[in-house]
Amino acid sequence: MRYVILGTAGHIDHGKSSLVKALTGIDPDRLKEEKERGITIDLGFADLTYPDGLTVGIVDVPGHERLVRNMLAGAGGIDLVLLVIAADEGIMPQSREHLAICNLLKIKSGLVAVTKADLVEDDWLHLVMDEVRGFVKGTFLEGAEIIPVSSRTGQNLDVLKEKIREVALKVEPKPEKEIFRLPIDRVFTLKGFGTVVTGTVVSGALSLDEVAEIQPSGISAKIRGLHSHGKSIQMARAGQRVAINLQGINKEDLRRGDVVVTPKSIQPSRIMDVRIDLLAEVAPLKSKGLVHFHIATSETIARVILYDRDELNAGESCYGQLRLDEPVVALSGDRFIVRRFSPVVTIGGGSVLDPSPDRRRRKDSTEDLDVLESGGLPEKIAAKVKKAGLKGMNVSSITGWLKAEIPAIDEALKHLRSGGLLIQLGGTLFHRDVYDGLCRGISEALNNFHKKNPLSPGMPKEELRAQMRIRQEIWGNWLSSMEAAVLDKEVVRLKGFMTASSESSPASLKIREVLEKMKFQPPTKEELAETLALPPKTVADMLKLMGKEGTLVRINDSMYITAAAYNELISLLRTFFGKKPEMTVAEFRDILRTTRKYALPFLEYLDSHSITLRVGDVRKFLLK
Ligand SMILES: Nc1nc2c(ncn2[C@@H]2O[C@H](COP(=O)(O)OP(=O)(O)OP(=O)(O)O)[C@@H](O)[C@H]2O)c(=O)[nH]1
Ligand SMILES: [Mg+2]
Repeated sequence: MRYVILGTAGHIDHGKSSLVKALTGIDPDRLKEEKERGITIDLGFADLTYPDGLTVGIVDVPGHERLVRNMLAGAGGIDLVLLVIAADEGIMPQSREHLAICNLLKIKSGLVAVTKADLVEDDWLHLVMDEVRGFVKGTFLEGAEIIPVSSRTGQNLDVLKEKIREVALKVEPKPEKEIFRLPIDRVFTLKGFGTVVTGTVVSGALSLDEVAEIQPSGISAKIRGLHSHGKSIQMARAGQRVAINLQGINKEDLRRGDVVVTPKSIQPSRIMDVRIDLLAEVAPLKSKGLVHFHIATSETIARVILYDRDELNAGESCYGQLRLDEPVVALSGDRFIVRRFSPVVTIGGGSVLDPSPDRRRRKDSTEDLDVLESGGLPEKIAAKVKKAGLKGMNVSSITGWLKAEIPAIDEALKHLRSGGLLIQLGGTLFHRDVYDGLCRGISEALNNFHKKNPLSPGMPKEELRAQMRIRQEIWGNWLSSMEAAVLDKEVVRLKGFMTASSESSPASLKIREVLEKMKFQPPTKEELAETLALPPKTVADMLKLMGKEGTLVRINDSMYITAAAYNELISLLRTFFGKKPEMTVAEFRDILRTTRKYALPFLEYLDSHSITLRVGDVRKFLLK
């Protein structure tokens, strides 16, 4: 099965709808007002099926100059254009505007039907066909078949049908392996079914009973029914025109321009970096000016910021940023159309380069946009991840950021990771330059810390994180990925860093000397610093370190005794409790030959370490 979408294009009354009806038997003008006024107002739909399994879905557009916005909603999804030019009138303003739009959208193939051939003489017909040949020169329709037809007499309809088949078979199929996107072109309610939306599946596939999400609103709903060209189907595939019956959603919550997507696959955007191309023969576009912005079936107003100039002239092209009134679904690589704010005429179009750009001043370099525009897939991904800096980029968000097949993206990522250009920590990707830069910063911070705190085992993990401004969620992964740093419990140190040992330090010798001498009347750390004429921080760090090494026992924050004194204390207690079951504070003070001032903190220590137990005014011994 092959699915191809054909769209009509051309000036009002040139016979587009009549031709669709003559080719398919389906009248695309479905509205009462259309039938009454004899013009197309909104998009109409029909289909042409061929015996070999080719289905050409047809989108018929209005030609009226005031209805170009409806034409644009249809043009976004088409693969091939049937440009209709009436033999009696020849090329008219919307013949030009529609062709320009299709050209800007980079539609690749099509045909020209010169309609109402029955109304003109042969000579005239040939003149018109020559005129058309010149008219399409330099566009994608250069070299396309130009077929004179009449919907009234049926002249050449079979030829046209066959030519459509030939061109359709050469159309590159819409990508089924990209994420699912169906820009909505119609919303209505069907009695007994509820809300139905229709559109062309521009990529991916989605099955019945799956959950779909509507963007930019973010509403989700189960798919209750799927139809294509009047037949019930199990799966909607790229290239098909589909009607989706959505469960539990009100018609009012949906509108043309919304996009049905796979849940959580895409973030809508309001700001985008783009390439803008201006048509020839239009007035200049000023930076900061407003335009009407059309992408897929959606339409909003945008402010254009031109990056390297104040004004873009006819026929020129440049990079810029669009700031939209309302969010839209856009991926890097999508095409769009812009129309002048007033009077409303098509002035240009372009391609989305980054649908989620960072802030950029007009003077900043746009080198990244060169890569996003013309780089290979891996280069584009690497450039975007680099721009994301320390925020990094979620692996799963890449498929919803740029237009590419999912397996190709996976392949590119594999390549980028194995080549070392991207580092993946948990689900987040970082560019090598960003990663290395921060690792260097971390090493420097640790180096400084060690220099200032030679006795500390390392820098508290949180303190380092705050200094480096890294997100909590990735910090653990970041540290464990680093060669140069070691995470040890809650502190981080440089690999190879050894805490200075107390034995080698003259300060420690002096401290030990004093504490040995004073035994059960130990000076506080402040007193120690004063007696030894050492900086208080050095004494504090040293006491901590010696405590950790086991040379000293920490009684409380400012009081330490030597390990030998501690052992003596325990053995004194054993002897005492060998004779008596209980001990008063005074008795304790006496066996240590000290004063209450020291006895009390010792007892607190013993109680808190369950060596003694306080019962009223006395202590019991808990050690065996
Ligand atoms: N003689 C003759 N008249 C035609 C032919 N095709 C269309 N017409 C007439 O031209 C008029 C316009 O035809 P439509 O098919 O509605 O034109 P359209 O291009 O769809 O117009 P819009 O959708 O409003 O842009 C109608 O009155 C048709 O009957 C043809 O091949 N020969
Ligand atoms: Mg029509």
